[in-house]
Amino acid sequence: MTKRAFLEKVAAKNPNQPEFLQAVNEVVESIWDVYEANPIFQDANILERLVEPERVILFRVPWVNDAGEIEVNRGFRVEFNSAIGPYKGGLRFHSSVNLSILKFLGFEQIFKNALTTLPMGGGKGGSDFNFRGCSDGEIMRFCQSFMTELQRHIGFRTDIPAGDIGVGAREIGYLFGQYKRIRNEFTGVLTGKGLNWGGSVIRPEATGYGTVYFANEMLKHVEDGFEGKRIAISGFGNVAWGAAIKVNELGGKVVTLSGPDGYIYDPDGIRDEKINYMLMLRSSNNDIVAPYAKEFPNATFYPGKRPWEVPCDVALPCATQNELDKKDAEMLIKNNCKCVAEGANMPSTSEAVTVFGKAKLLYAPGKAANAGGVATSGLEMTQNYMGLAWTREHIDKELHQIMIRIHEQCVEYGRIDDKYVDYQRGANVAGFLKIANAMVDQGVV
Ligand code: NDP
Ligand code: 2IT
Repeated sequence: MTKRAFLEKVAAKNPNQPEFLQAVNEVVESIWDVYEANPIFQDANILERLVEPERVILFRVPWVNDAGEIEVNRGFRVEFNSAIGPYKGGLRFHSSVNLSILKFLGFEQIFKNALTTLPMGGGKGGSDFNFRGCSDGEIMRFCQSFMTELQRHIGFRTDIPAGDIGVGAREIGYLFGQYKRIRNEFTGVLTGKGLNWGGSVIRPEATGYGTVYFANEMLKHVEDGFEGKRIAISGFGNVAWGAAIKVNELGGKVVTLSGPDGYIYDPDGIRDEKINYMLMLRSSNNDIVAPYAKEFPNATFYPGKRPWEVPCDVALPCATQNELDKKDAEMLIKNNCKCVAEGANMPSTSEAVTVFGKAKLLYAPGKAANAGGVATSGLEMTQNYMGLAWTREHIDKELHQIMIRIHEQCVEYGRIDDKYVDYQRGANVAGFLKIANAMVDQGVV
């Protein structure tokens, strides 16, 4: 089959799933020559099997709100691929959640988890539940109802969910409590747990830390570093927060953050108590960053705009998918941005990625640059299996080493010449080879 025929077949089989098709196209474009050069993969029909989830679970989540009314949400778990380990990946609670978004996230997770070098398959789940305006009791009842169904499909050797947008420590706590109550077992079935009940230090910071460790490797590869650089970050959630802390530690200056209402430009740098303020904004459940400019008057709030118009040396998109388009990419290049490392999953549109490629800007896709979150989840699983709790120093060192190893894999498979690495190709090919070989070994399943 030709590449075009393959992509047309996937598109015909998955109508109304634009995000999933976007993720598949990006991978297939990168790996097709490797696929064609390996008759073993073709004989085993690896690609057609890879784009089909092993299992998709879709369920009703009924719950009672504070007014005594019954609300109904939709719950999902996409168990995408278990060739190299049990399904592993986050849960997203956001009003935009649908099958296309969860399939794209699950598909990306397969490659990301393979790159971590840890034995984890790929999965993703969530619900179209929106916690804005909900009381704590409502969030708890929703989580309990969600887990009442999900628990029969997951397990610490089968499928290990974690957080993502809208699912943080609070939600993981309620989900874990309900799992334990129904199954009568205390296991590491979820990651991102509280520190005094099986959680791992550094897990909250891990995605952002890892993204900055990865970007630092990209810069080091061209004999540069974070010292004195201006960094534009989007989002103000968990990932953006961890990235902001680590950028400051490495001597960079964070000049932006953003939310659905617009972005903040702070010429003095977002550091110290301003980073804690970010956390307060996030936990207020108000979904806005505008108050930052009132609290710190040297900063300016730009309503309805994205941070990519601010001159910067490094851009770290850490909010959500497709938040950086072709125009934004052109603006970054015009302003001499050197490096884009994705803290979020698929934040750059396909057109933006093409613009980066043509300009030979250093660009790393989320599956490589944000793998530190799930890698640290993998370390949490290992601690749970062993019944141990490692120290902060130990885990930070492991995380750092893992990000260096992911960078090395990208360079191995994506090196174009002495100066330029195509990280998109490197990440996709390295991840694909590992998964495809495991699938061949395990026969037609
Ligand atoms: P959070 O819920 O903590 O934060 C997400 C941030 O993005 C929030 O500020 C959110 O605001 C904002 N956001 C959502 N939609 C938009 C939008 N359309 N425009 C602008 N901002 C928006 O989630 P995380 O920080 O955990 O996740 C951020 C990204 O990182 C996601 O792509 C996620 O998949 C990815 N990721 C997360 C990992 C983790 O361990 N948490 C690991 C690897 C990747 P709001 O929700 O109010 O709309
Ligand atoms: O996108 C991701 O990698 C995550 N949301 C983290 C998944 C995990 O299992 O820790």
